[in-house]
This record gives sequence, structure tokens and C-alpha cells, in this order.
Amino acid sequence: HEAIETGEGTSTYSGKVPLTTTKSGSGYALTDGARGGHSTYNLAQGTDGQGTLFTNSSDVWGGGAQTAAVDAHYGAAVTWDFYKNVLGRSGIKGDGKGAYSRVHYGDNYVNAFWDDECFCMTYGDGEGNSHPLTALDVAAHEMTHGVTSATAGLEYSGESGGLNEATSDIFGKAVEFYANNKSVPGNYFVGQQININGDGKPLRYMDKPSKDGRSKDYWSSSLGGLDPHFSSGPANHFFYLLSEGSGAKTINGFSYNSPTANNSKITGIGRDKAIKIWYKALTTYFTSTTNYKAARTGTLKAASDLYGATSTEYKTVAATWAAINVK
Ligand code: ASN
Ligand code: ZN
Repeated sequence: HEAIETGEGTSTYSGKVPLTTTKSGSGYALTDGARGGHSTYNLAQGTDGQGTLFTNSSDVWGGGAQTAAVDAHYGAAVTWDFYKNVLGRSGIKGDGKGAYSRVHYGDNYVNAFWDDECFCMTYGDGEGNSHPLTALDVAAHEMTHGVTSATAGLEYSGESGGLNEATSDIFGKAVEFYANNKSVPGNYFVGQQININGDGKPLRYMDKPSKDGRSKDYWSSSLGGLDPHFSSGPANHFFYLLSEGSGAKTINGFSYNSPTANNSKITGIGRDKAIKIWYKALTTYFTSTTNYKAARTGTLKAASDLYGATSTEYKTVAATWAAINVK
């Protein structure tokens, strides 16, 4: 066993963060021995292969090419801890094994992605190679694609595609709340830090998905024809409503106002219970072809398993699906 070390990094989005590293020769490497050996590599603007493992003479990281790696390594560690400590899942496949992250993918690449083939996460540097796509909610979103792939396997098209995307947004934001990092106050705005459109606005809004101009707030029969990043809207909205309830609310300084399809009033059951219900449904009842109607059935079963069929939690799950027009 190599020695597990605790270093420190200066990140782009999360301030100064602890990093779990490994001794390597006379220095250190971004290999997390406490989390299945998850490692972080430098693609140095390349677009294939694993890249080069980040190493450093001291265990203090950041500056130059290392900064994006600090965010990615930290994001993977916090996401690992969330799945382990909150949901009892050890690693993406649940087998205790780490995956890996690659940063500095391509030139001006404004995205990040999970790839089932390499079983890895990849991050571009953004426009001008100066705005890495490595924020904590993005890292957790991508890693969650791995979890979805290893569990329900929700097909990435039609309504199941929207549920796949929503699952990544849901746990992406859940990880941000879990991290409780004062540089990154937990919120329900997806991609709130990366300024991907250059207008200072988030990519998606879970309290009212239509605020992005393309996502839907409610289910309709045409939903499955949309790109998964927009058909995710009603499921993201479901999660927000189930957690926080309808109407106006301010959390960690962020203001929300969540509508319902039937003008019903929802009183949220809290984020922690909503997370547990979604995860149980994902890992127990969802399959590759689960659509919104089946997601309703699956989450109701999950709520019944966890809290009982006569519980407030169960009744709120039912009322919340009705509030996004799924009956
Ligand atoms: N970042 C995007 C996502 O994870 C990449 C994609 O479009 N699949 O959804
Ligand atoms: Zn995604």
C-alpha cells in the first residue's frame, strides 16, 4: 500500500480545498488512495488517450495547468464521499474502485462529459482555454452519469434521456449542498459558476426550468422529442418541489419561485429525503426505458419502501408528480 497523503489545492471555483494524494518518488501524485485510487490526468489540449498523471514535488497544488486538476480531483472526492456517506454506495459501480478524470481536453472546448468506454470524466478549458468546466456541480453531474449507467442504464434519448440528465442535475446539486463549501453555497441553479453562456446566468433552473428559455416546467406528450438537457426540466422541477415546496423561497442567499401545473401548493419533504427517494428509485426500480410515468411509479414504490405507503413522504411524491402533470 502506498501512503495516503493529504495535500492542499487552490481551485478555480471552490477556494482552497484538501486533496487526497499519494507519495510518488520524491513527490506526490493526484491519485486518491482513500477513494479507490481515483486519479487525475492532464490531456494538455489533446483529445485522446489517458494523458499524464499530475505529479508535483510538494503536496501544495494549483497554478498553471494544475488549477483545473485541483477542481476535478476535489469534485471527484466530494462526489465519492456523498455517494458513500449519504447513499451507502462505494464508487460509481459500487465496487470501491475509483475512475479517473482528464482535464485540459482540446482547444477552447466548452463542455465536460462522462464516457462509459474509458469509464472516465473529461473537462474542457472553455472559451479561450481560460474557463475550465470543472465546477463542483459539473463534476458531480458527470460522475453521476457513470452511476446511472452502472444502475438503471437510462437510455440517452426520449423521456428516459431526460430522466438520465435530471438524475445528473439532481445529484450534481445534492453534492454541492453536501460539500458545504463556503465558496460554493448550495443552490438549485445548474452550472451556476461556469458562466457558460457568458451572461453570468446558470445553465438550468430547477425551481422553474423554463427560465432557460428551452426546458419544460411540466410533462407533456411532446417532451420525449426534446434534447435530454431540456426534457430533464420536469424531473428537475419535481425534485425541487419535492425538496423545497412550491412558491417563493430563499436558500443560502439564492431566491426561487416554483410554480405548479395545477396551482396546487406543495410543502417540501426536505432535500435529504428527496435524494434518498430518487436514489432508491434509480437503483431499484428504474430501467433503461423508464419514462416519466414509470418514474412516478418507481419513486412511489421507493417512498413506500423508505417511509411507508401512508406516509407524508409518499403522499407528497404523488402530489408532486401531479404538480408537474404526471398522473
Ligand atoms: N456535459 C454534457 C452532459 O453531461 C455532455 C453531454 O451533452 N452529454 O450532459
Ligand atoms: Zn449530462
